[in-house]
Amino acid sequence: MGRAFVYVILGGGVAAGYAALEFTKKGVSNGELCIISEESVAPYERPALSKGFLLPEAPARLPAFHTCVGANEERLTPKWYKEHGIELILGTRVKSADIRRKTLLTAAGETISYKFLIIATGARALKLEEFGVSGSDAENVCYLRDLADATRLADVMQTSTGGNAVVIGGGYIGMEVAASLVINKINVSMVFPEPHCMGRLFTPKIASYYEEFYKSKGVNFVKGTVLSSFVFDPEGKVTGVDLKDGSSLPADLVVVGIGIRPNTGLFEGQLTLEKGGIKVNSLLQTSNSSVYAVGDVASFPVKIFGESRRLEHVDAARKSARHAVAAIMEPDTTPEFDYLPFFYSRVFSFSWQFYGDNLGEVIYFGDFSGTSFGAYWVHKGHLVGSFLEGGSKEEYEAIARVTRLKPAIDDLSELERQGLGFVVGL
Ligand code: FAD
Ligand code: NAD
Ligand code: ISD
Repeated sequence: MGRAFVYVILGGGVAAGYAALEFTKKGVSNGELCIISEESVAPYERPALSKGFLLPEAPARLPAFHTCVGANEERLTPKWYKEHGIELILGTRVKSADIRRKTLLTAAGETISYKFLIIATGARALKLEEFGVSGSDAENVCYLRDLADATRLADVMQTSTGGNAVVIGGGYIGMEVAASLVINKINVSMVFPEPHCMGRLFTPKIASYYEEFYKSKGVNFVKGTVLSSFVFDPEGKVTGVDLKDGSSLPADLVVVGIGIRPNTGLFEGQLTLEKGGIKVNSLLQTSNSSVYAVGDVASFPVKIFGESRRLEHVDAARKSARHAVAAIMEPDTTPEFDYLPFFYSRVFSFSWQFYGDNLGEVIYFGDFSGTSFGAYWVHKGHLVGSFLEGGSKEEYEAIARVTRLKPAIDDLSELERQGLGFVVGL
């Protein structure tokens, strides 16, 4: 048994939703496009899962955060897909792909063929077992990648009010979930191996600003060590964690955010891989001309850096998805994808944005004892990255605009003196 489509999007996450909207803008016909997703719901804005979804009062719930509300565009409900003749094949895992025959085989045994395939399979959360620690399947050990994870985490949080949570990992998930746990009146310890939080992006000075605030909210930072094992009660519930430094922490709830791996497995040996993802060119096309890859799973040329990167952020997923659709539907007029990396987070009442690359010397500006400050990264005489906490819409737009220009910086002390004024003035 089987079905045939002109366009197939494999994966039903952020990139899939934005690709679907773009297909309709470019004029896809009824029945030409399908989305196949292991998840049982239509594409949604994944970032909501560690923020609004975990609020104690009026938490965000579907259908409120289906794509593409995160970019202030239409909210694509299941009804929208139906009305636009797009087949949503949900709750369906693709278990193998045959690039030569242009077919996908689902776990239910259906063969789906395509003329063009967009791979938007995203990533999976790394498990503690991959680091030699067992216990991930205990009822109060939570990961956070999809709606099912978030629903379980919200349930466990509800029963843990006033109790103790241990957050394993000091990256994006660790920081955002720790803030949500505090807001839910749960005591938090954060455990991670680095000397400071958000090691991939923050400098020690930026990290210290946020860590001090978290500490003022009662968060206990346990740095430079990792989990060695869980302590279980007779029912198999985790009651504590033992750390490699010999200390122990009590736990009613454990949240694990120790990074991701892109879902490339179906295509290994069939498409060229790079930097842990699927290698694409500047039109998001893989080593097979009928197959495109977008979002977390794609390693694409970032023109401004002159090298390929795999970015794990929602803005890249949205924009790469739209661009791939344009390249498929309007091949003669679609330019190269010219993307400026953009990362952001919102925790408590903080809100920061980062554009570009965190490479080279760091020049700080603003008031680190107040509510607005930032930093520039200067590499080989050019401004290559900008970070801003507590900026206005216009200020964020200014750091994005100027970072894209990669202006020459002759005098670092003058850049420091001008601070935010440097970008606002350009
Ligand atoms: P995903 O959104 O992960 O979608 C992949 C889809 O493919 C899923 O539906 C999955 O089930 C499906 N799939 C995979 N394999 C198969 C298969 N074999 N068969 C069928 N379906 C399959 N980024 C930011 O920039 N800002 C944020 O604030 C932010 N917050 C986040 C909060 C959380 C909790 C998480 C987990 C991520 C967050 N991110 C954030 C990252 C951002 O969500 C991702 O970069 C983005 O979702 C990537 O989109 P994607 O479509 O590539 O992958
Ligand atoms: P991450 O890469 O941001 O952070 C991983 C953290 O786990 C790091 O602190 C790392 O040192 C730590 N770690 C690694 N191995 C460990 C171990 N064995 N024991 C303890 N700690 C360990 O990944 P994440 O926080 O898991 O986030 C997952 C994905 O979700 C990423 O792609 C991220 O970009 C995305 N995300 C993004 C946002 C955002 O952009 N605002 C928010 C949430 C999630
Ligand atoms: O995907 C990412 C991410 O989360 C970062 O912090 O890329 C960056 C780099 O690690 C820093 O430029």
